[in-house]
Amino acid sequence: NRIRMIGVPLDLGQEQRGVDLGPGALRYAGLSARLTGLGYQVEDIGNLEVPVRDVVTAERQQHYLPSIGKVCETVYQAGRTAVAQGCIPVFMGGDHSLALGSIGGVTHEQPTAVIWVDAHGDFNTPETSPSGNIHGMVLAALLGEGHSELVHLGRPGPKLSGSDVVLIGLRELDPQEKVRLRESSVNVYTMRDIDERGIGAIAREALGKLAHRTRLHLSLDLDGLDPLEVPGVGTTSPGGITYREAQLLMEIIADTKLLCSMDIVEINPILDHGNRTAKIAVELAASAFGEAIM
Ligand code: DIR
Ligand code: MN
Ligand code: MN
Ligand code: MN
Repeated sequence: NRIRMIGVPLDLGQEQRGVDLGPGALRYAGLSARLTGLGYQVEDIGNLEVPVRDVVTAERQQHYLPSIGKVCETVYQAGRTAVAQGCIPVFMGGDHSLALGSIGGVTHEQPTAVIWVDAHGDFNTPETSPSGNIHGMVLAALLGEGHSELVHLGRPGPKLSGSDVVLIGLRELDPQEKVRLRESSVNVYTMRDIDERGIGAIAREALGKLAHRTRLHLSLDLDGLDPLEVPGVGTTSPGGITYREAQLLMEIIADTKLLCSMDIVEINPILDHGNRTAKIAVELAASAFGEAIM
């Protein structure tokens, strides 16, 4: 069993500086050693090339769409190649816009279901987005809506259908984004669902909704967790998933043995305290890939 770590120091999909340092933060927190300890053969291929924001200032009005597109093309190819070679790619962000490439690439040969942990829906289009930030449009683009450069990235057309996706941890949607999500076929579990029914029940039901697929991708936006425990993210949203709840979700995902690829995104070490967020992300990744307490 081989895991390939792929760093994507992309910070162009949002406004906060520092999320480009995420891959280093995950390495310093010991991701490679933890996964090796679980019996995987782990290979870190370093960071993909990403333009520095200060160098592409001319793209600012376009919210860096051209550069994000180019980076995601390379992410796509890296994901596609890893899967073709029988590896499990772990994409270390960077902001969530990298998921256009990662999910595009891992679905190149075979359809893959997606568990998307996030405080946000990432379901805006350029028309509905109040911020214009690309990281808030990723899931919509993967489903075929939004900037055509993003929709047709890697290969023409949508990369997922709504029924292949479960969103978990939502608590902050833009008004038009909310309408779009309600009218879509994406499966959604908000914080209210988790509060009322418990994360264990939600996790099992979510996996049941994805049972038509035999491959699973986990897209873990760390802002899905509560900022009291995970402060090192760019767009904090109070009232999130606790560390314990996230652990149980990861352990239930691990039980399926279907996890084939993962994104770890939105870690911002500049806003963090002592790399706490990356350390928690490493704990969660280890659990998702099979670490158990006993
Ligand atoms: C907001 C924030 N909905 C936007 N999105 C974030 O800019 O579209 N996603 N922070 O992770
Ligand atoms: Mn996100
Ligand atoms: Mn988010
Ligand atoms: Mn663990």
